[in-house]
Parts: sequence; structure tokens; C-alpha cells
Amino acid sequence: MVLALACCALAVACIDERAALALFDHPDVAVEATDRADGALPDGVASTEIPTGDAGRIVDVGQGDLGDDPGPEMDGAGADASDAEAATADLAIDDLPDADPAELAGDATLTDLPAGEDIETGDDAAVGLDQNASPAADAAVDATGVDLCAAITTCDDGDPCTFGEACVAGACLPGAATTCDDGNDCTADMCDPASGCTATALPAGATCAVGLCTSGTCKAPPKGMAWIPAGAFVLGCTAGDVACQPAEAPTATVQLSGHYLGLREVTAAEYGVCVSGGGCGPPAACGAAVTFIQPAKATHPVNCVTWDQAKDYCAWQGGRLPTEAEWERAARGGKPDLLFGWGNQPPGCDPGLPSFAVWAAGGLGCGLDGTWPAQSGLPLGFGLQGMAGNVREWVADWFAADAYTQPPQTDPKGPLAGSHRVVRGGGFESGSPIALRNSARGAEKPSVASSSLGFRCAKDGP
Ligand SMILES: [Ca+2]
Ligand SMILES: [Ca+2]
Repeated sequence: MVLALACCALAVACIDERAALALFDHPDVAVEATDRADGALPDGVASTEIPTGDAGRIVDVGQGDLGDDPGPEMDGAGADASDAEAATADLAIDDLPDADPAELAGDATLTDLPAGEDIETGDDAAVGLDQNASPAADAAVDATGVDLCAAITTCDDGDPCTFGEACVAGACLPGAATTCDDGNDCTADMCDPASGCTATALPAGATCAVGLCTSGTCKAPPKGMAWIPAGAFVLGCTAGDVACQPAEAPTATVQLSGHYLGLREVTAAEYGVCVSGGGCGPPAACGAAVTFIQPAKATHPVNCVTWDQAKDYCAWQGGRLPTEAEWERAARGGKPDLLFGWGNQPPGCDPGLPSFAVWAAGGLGCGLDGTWPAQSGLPLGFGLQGMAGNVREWVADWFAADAYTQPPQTDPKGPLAGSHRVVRGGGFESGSPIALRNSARGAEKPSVASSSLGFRCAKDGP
């Protein structure tokens, strides 16, 4: 209380500034801040008002910058030069060497001493300092040995957006600002000055680390699928594409809802599970390149399936075929104006390069006379494989050459009726890169079963 009386006779503010400086300048004192997130002391801490009779509460925290600039009335050692004698007598802060404030966020316990406990000067443990903080005991007791923090059981700077307030040498340090980060990337975190930290669930469909958000929780996509977030893209011919076909024009900007899409073509083994389970009919025996029930080709895309079989398989999985627009946007991988998912260079047969595609270069299927495993090649945008080549892929839409003349601007689903279904992406029998372009549109009668024709599934978002 000697400190408080001496200081208050000079200026109310001096208590706090000296106390704070003693802490900043001391090499060994480490303030316990068990709730502090970043482990650092605030840059500028200056409490400017301590109401008399309530030494334990700082009700108005100023925005000074004592940590970096002690101000004109402080000398280089962090003490008030004009009051050096009094300060030395009461606080002994002049003889504390400089210290890095970053070292001060640590492990001492400064406020856990029961109020009113009788203590002796110089007894480090008795004043609540840990064993590494012994020099600070001089600053933490007054000339008669009374603990300067003994009467202060709670420090609260009155700001719910800070925490880690602590009593040091008789005065409360204000808390450090918090980011309010709750560690959940499906909530928006902020601090309300009235109520403190809040965490509000992001809208369903927001993208998070492993998938998408639902009810404030990050949910991974179904196995083997990617989450394709909602967004707009230009459907149809890529700008500057000299191979643009009439059916790919005119272009139109369309908006798509978020949805899931298979990372690769459905494999023969996966389709076989549906056949065994009674959900799908067996593929046709459509030639030497058939993959169904071929042990060496279990991981190859299933082929020789009709449009209805493809549709049935996806429904059995709880999904559906992707629309033509969904397929094209996913193939573009979120990038505009590219001919292929990897860029504008033509496809090649090197699976170590992004431009890899299984097509009829050097023979059917890059010389293997058929399909490759569905996981071949580097994943491109959204993590997808095999959008270009390997097997052509059934999509949901009926084909019409003029389908793009007036497409709906949101989630287009193609003509209401037709004789052919759209197929996309080209396959191992395609002899021209033109067929593998993002915008290329093929068509087949829905009853066709071809060894170069398979599919992948989509699924609505939650
Ligand atoms: Ca959050
Ligand atoms: Ca494909």
C-alpha cells in the first residue's frame, strides 16, 4: 500500500506504468497466462485509470505503447527519471536489466496467493512467483513486505474480447486480444464487444478443409467423390478454340449448385458389387476390351454399359449421373479458357505428365488396345482423373445440337426429350485430340453398349 499511496500522490497513472515497465524490463519474470492463445504479451499496455479503493480492477485500458516506447517521462532503463529515488525505494525497478517482452509470457503464478496472507519480503514462493522469478519479488512487495497483489484476486480489463489479465507488482495488466478462433473452419468467429467470442455456423455448402460444411461441421465427401462447390462458368467453346464445333456454341454463363462428383470413372469391380447386390444388370459382352469380370481389369472403368445401366448404378449408390454442364465445369477444374483440364497443349500418353490421357495415340489406348486403370494419371482440378480419355462418359442430358442456343442460366439439364444421350470426354478409341476437349460433345443412343463408353456418378449436396 506504500506504493499505492506514493504513486497516487503523484499521479494515478504512475502505478500502472511503473508496474508494467518493471515487468517488461525484467529478464526472469514470466506472467502466467493460461488462457492466452498466442503466448505473447500485448504490444501496448497502459492502464490509465485505477479507481481509488479498487486497486484490483482496471476499468479503462488506454492504447499506449509502453512495450516499444516508454514515453518522454521514462529514461532508457524504463524508469521515470524524475522519480528514480522513490521508485528504487518502493519498487526497485531501476536495477532491473532490459528484457525481451516475448520472454515474459510464461509460467509464473502471480495471482494465486490468498488475499491477506502474511508474507515476508524476499520470499519468492510466498508472493506467488515461481522459482525463476526471484528478482521480481522486490518489485512485488512493498517496503514493509506486503504483497502488492495480495488484495487483488481478480483482474478484469472490462473487455470481453481480451483475456489473460494478471496482477503484476500490484497492478493489473490488461488482457491480450483474442482471435476467437474456435478451430472449426465451418464457423465464422468474431468478438462482440458486448458478449465476447461468438462462432456462427457458415452456410451449408461452404467449402472446408476436407469437404463442405453442414450445420457448422466439416463433412467429408462420400468415398471416391469430390465436392464441387457452387459457382458459375462459361459453358461451351473455349475462347480461341479453332476446333469449336457448332453444337458447342453459343457459349453461355451458367450457375451451378454445389454437388459431389466421382473422382474417376466407375470401375468394373465397383459395378460388380451392384450386379451382385441385384441393383444393376451385367454389362454386354461387347468385345475384347470389356472389363467386367476380367481379373486383370477390376480397377479399370466398367464399359459396355447402356445409359440406363449407368443411371441405375448411380441411383443404387444414392446418386445420379452428372448433367452435361456439371461434367464440363468439373473437367475445366475451375479454370476458364482452357481446351483441356491441364491446359492447351495436346494430350499425351505419359502418365507422369498432367496432359496424360488414354486415347488412340500409338494405337488404341496409348498402345494397350483398351482401357487403363481408372486411377491412372495425375489428379487434375477438384482431384479428378480420367475426365479426358480412357472411357467416354454418359451424362444425364438428352443431346440436341442446338441445346446451347437458350440454356437455362441456373443448373441446366438439357432438352426434355431426344433420341440420343450426351457422352463426354473422349476415350481410348478417340483418334483426335478434338474429342478430348473440355467442351467436346458426343452423342449415343441410350441403348448403345460400347467398350469405350463408361460413366461416373454425381450426387446432390446436402
Ligand atoms: Ca471457426
Ligand atoms: Ca473419361
